[in-house]
Order: sequence, then structure tokens, then C-alpha cells
Amino acid sequence: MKENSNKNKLKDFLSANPQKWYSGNDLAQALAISRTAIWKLIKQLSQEGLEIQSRHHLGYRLLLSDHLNKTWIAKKIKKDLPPSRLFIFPTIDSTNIFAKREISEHNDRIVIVIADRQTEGHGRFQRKFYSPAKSGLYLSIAIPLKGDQTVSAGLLTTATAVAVGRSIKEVFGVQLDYKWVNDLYLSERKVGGILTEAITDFESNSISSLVVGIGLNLSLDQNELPIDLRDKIAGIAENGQEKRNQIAAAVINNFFKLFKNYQDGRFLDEYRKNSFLIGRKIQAHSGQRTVAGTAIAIDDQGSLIILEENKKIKIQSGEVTKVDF
Ligand code: BT5
Repeated sequence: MKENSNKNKLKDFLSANPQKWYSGNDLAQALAISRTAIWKLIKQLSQEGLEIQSRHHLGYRLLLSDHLNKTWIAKKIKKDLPPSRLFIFPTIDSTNIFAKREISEHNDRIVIVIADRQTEGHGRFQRKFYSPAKSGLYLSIAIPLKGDQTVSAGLLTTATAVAVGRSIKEVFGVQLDYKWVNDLYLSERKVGGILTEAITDFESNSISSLVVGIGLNLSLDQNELPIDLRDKIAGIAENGQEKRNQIAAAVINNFFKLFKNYQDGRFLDEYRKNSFLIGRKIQAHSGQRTVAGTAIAIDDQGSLIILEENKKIKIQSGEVTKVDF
């Protein structure tokens, strides 16, 4: 039992400053145990999959690689974030499913959930979202709403896209393209998507919470991809998965920064600037309706405006199914 708690203490200690070297002596002092005990614990932690490097004159350090690091992410999430609970899983059915369940049971705090792999990752209309291990970031944020808070789905999804775009720019130095409304592209390949869902309170018939799911391919093995996705999707960077922790923290911080005032739509210019639909001939579906024409604008509610035979048509929800490049 004691050994277990020392093991967790050591894990937390190393995780608080990944990449930093600690001598065996420093660690022994910090945990008030012997250097031999430290050595044994390091061995155990390594066997459990934690990447700990050891060097003769330097000591030990935790590598901040593709291992999702809860302590590190929690530390990087800005202190002014609303009260939240953070969950990290090696494998889960779907982070959106988990977040929905958690927020339905405890509607008092935000739920943030990240997984290394999803077995039932999905997009809109229950379409499968390919979510293999050690490749991407699968993250959901569930937010309880106060009775009088209104929701604008178009603005929430576009704001989330901008939050992800800013994060990718910060960490990888590249700018994503947005394909209205929830798709994230890089060099004409889809590299991620957003799934926003609302939970309705049956009695008051109002939205009690929101769930925003973000799936990002950080690096994908093209040879492993399902055939139907091979020419369509890609990863953001070679070895991109090594920056998963940074990306996770950046996405969470940027999301909440925008979420505070997302309904003012001030971020929309950034979305428009990086939308690759404007000016292109497209086909879109909204409910039963198909619209074909030129995408001419994204309005102040995040709706897509299409010029079809000289008539301006506004699409509030739906999706673009064809784009002429
Ligand atoms: C989306 O749906 O693109 C939103 C995906 C949201 C996934 C996140 S992951 C965390 C959270 N938990 C979940 O279960 N979901 C969210 P949609 O626009 O419907 O696009 C789905 C289509 O994207 C599929 O039919 C494929 O064509 C394509 N696709 C599948 N896997 C993909 C991947 N890994 N990367 C890019 N495109 C993919």
C-alpha cells in the first residue's frame, strides 16, 4: 500500500515538470525515502508504460511524448477556467458519450475528457470517426448551462474551429482551413472534425448542457488507414502525436477564452479568412433540401450563404457535400 502511494507521489512529482532531470538524491529527498526505493519505483513506473529516461550523471526525467499526461495538462490549463473535472483514458468508447453521461449525472461542473483511442468515435449522423491509438487527440468538453443561457449552434461550432485553429498554429506553426461548418482541413485533406451536441432537460424543455467533441489527427500512419479514408484524411505533422499534451492544453485554454463571449461572433472574421469555401462552387444539404451554387459568405450567426441562381440562400445547419476546386 505504502509503495503504491509512493509510486503515485513519484509519478506526480515527475509529471509536474516533464523533461526536467532530477538526480536520485533529489527524488529521494522529495519523497523522504531511500535512493534504492526510488530506483525500484522508477523501474515499476517504466514497466507500467511511463517513459522515464535515466542517465548516469543526470538522474531521471519523464519524457513528454505521446503519453497523455494528466498532471501536466491540469497544470497548463489556465487558472481562470471555470471549475472543471478532467478525465484521461487510454481507451474509451467515445469521449462525447462519456462526457454526456458524466454531465447528466453531475451537472455542477464542466467535464473535460481526453482519450488516446476511441472504439466508437463518431461524427454527425453517427458516422464513424477513425480514432486509433497514439495518433490523435480525442477530446470532449461538457458544459452545464444556467437556465437563462441561450445557445447558438452555428457560433459555437465555428468558435470551436477557431479555438482549434489557434492552438494548431501555436504548437505546429501551420494554419488550418475551415470547411463549414465543423470540418478542419490542411492541404485539402481532412485532419479533424468537431461534433457539438446539446442535452435537453425533459421537464423544462430547455438545453441543460452542451457537449463539444473535437477529434484531431495529429499524425496518422497512412498505410494503416481504412481504404475509404486513404485519399481523404491526413495527420497534421510527422510525429505530431508527441505534442498531444501541448495541443490538449492549448485547445482547452483557447476554447474557454472564446467561449466566454462566443455569441458576439467577434472571432468570425478569423473563421471567414480561413474558410476555403468562400467563392467556390459547392453543393450543400440541409435537412431534405439540396442547394447548389457559389458559397458567398458566412453571416454573423455562423450560417453559410449560398448564391443559387441569383438567389441568396442561408443554411443554418447541414453540411457541404461537394466542393469544386
Ligand atoms: C466530424 O463528423 O468530423 C466530427 C468528428 C468528431 C470526433 C470527435 S473525437 C472526440 C469526440 N468523441 C466522439 O465520439 N466524437 C468527437 P462528420 O462531419 O460527420 O464527419 C465524419 C466523416 O469524416 C466520416 O464519415 C469520414 O468520412 C471522415 N472521417 C472519419 N474518421 C476521420 C478522421 N480520423 N479524420 C478525418 N476524417 C475522418
